[in-house]
Amino acid sequence: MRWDDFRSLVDANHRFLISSHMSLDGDSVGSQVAMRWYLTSLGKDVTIYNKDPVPAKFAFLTVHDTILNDKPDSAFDVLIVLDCSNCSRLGWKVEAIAPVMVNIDHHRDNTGFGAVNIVDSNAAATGAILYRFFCDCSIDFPPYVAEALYTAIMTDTGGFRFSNTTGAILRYCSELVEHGADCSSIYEKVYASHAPKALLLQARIWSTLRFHLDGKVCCMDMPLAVLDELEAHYSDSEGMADNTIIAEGVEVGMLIKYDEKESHFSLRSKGKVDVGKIAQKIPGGGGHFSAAGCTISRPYGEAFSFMIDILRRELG
Ligand SMILES: [Mn+2]
Repeated sequence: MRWDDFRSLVDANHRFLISSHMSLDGDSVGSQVAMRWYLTSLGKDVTIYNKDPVPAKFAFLTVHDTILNDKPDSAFDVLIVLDCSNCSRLGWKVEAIAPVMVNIDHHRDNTGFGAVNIVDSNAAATGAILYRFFCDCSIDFPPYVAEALYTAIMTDTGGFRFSNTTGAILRYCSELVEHGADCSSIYEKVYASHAPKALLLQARIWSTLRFHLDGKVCCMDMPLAVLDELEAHYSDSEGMADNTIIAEGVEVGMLIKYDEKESHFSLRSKGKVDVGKIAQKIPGGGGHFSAAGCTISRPYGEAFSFMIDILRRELG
């Protein structure tokens, strides 16, 4: 932990840029909101820039227009990258935007790309790392930051269902609730506010459900062409990968999003198979033990056979 280095860096500088990975999730948005509050509370000049827009269901966390999707022209003193295992996951080129980079993350394949690296692969969420930092330094924060951190932890634990849901994590969340996070309203905004078009897309994805390798592998598909047809967004499929491991007897699930050229695999494990290691076999792939992703630059049929062969070996 290099929090002392981080705090010296914050003290010595003024203009901060915060960013996170492509396809923003609850942890990346929540962590950025919390970090923005922290730096602003110290009188710093803070900009958040992400390649991708904030998904509608997380928009309640942000102050309107504070998260940019156009790369700022201005120069910064420090770039803080949150919840991102390597720079290519940002989806934009960091060169020359700031002389110093800080890397705060919990992905175990984090490459340690920052001048200051605060990486804890045992943490359930980047939001949990930030919450611990606030607690350790007795930093009191407003309810909207509690809400952001609670959302970060809730989403990265799959709504407190994944094996990273420890007693400590539940304790953090109970404290965040005491700080003003409202469980039921956050649940409703994140998990029960689907756009009708999103549900139609999900119904289409469900219709592709099938099992392989004696029922140990469950698959669903999303051909990208269906997005135009249904006027749905890529992000409307978020969460569907988790449904690939809810069947009895399934060990590994995968949601495959594909076009003519490439196939993206969202992999999920029930706990026996390390899908993060499987994803790492593919260049650019990676993730956690029970949730990971990779893109194979081949058409669907070839990419699928390649992945099934890997799983056949893994599952014996
Ligand atoms: Mn995360």
